[in-house]
Amino acid sequence: MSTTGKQLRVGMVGYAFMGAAHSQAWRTVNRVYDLPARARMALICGRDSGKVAEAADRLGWEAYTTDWRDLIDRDDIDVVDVCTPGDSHAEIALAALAAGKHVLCEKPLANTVQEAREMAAAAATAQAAGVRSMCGFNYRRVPAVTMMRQLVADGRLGVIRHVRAVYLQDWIVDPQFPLVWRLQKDRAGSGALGDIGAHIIDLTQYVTGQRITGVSAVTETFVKERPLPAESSGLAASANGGDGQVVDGAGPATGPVTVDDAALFVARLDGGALATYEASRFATGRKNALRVEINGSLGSVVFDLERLNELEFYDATRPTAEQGFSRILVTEGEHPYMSAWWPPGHIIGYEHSFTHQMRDFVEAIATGADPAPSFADALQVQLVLDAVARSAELGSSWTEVEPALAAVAV
Ligand code: SOE
Repeated sequence: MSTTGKQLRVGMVGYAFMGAAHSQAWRTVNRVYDLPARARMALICGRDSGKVAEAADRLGWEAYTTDWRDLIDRDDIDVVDVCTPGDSHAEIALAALAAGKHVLCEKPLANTVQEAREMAAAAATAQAAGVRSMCGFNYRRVPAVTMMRQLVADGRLGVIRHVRAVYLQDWIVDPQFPLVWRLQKDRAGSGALGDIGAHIIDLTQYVTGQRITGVSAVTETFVKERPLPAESSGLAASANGGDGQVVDGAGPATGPVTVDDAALFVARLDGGALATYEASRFATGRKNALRVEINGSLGSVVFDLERLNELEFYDATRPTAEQGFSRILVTEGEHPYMSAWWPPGHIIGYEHSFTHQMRDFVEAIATGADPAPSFADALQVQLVLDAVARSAELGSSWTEVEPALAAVAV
């Protein structure tokens, strides 16, 4: 399909890590794929005019604004890309959908189930008017992950018995790391659970085609107080009980961490599989370590984000003498998404998953298809997040281990 000359004028809200990743994808997608409509980086929005002006120039946006409502009110914007902290996802996405804009919203969809329900309902209403919406679970669009799903769908693993997923980081192991927005419940909704746990919840449901029906969880906040970031002296009031000024001699202002540092849970999936999930920001040495293993009656498959161009595949139907995990290099033209890039063996990276995301979103809008994951899919993830948080809070399935009467060597 050649580009028809039709264009989609994109307005993006936010310019931090995800804003940069999305910008790279918007800059690239037209050059890599022959799309039915051309994505135009029309407008970027951020609260600080100096910083957003610099971001517009650095990231390649035609113009900038400091008011997201201005972006949504403009009739020369077709798509709104929400790359802000979770506490503004609902307000921005709901306004954009009501204004007839297609919406791509970063994960997790919202900070609460209530917000997610409102967003999913608004997306369904807007869909009837031809407005498309999608949630940015980008790891679905790593070619190896899409191939993992295909192996399961083709029955190559047989009946799925186990799902084993971890997402491990260590960027806040230092207790002096400041109290950034990701560590504040009112901004982020939750901690490791919603930020990285949401990814492995979505990814495992996508790959297996099964949904999580029940969980039993524990969460922990290892470091409960952290230094306030330099620019948020306003928090000093609550931290120091003062009038907004840090009290002399009170030492560095600190504030409470109000989210989980780690979340671990077991789950049942509706196809009968048993699953374990671990999301932690205290896995010292693990920088962005997402790994999923699926065990079935006919085989197993393993995806490791640190080796995202590969899959490990165990085919239990092979002759016993030939059994073993094989390493599939997912770079052939026939592999998902790979025909657009380089010859076999020339690997791609983390950022390419965002380009694939934008390609699928633009094609869905241009062809009138419904992109996935939808806001309804993302609501289901939000419901799992909420169930994990409630299970951890209730501790209902927790059974204490009776201490041994006599000291024993362990
Ligand atoms: C957390 O640090 C984070 O940026 C997540 O928010 C992203 O979704 C993930 O892709 C990388 O890590």
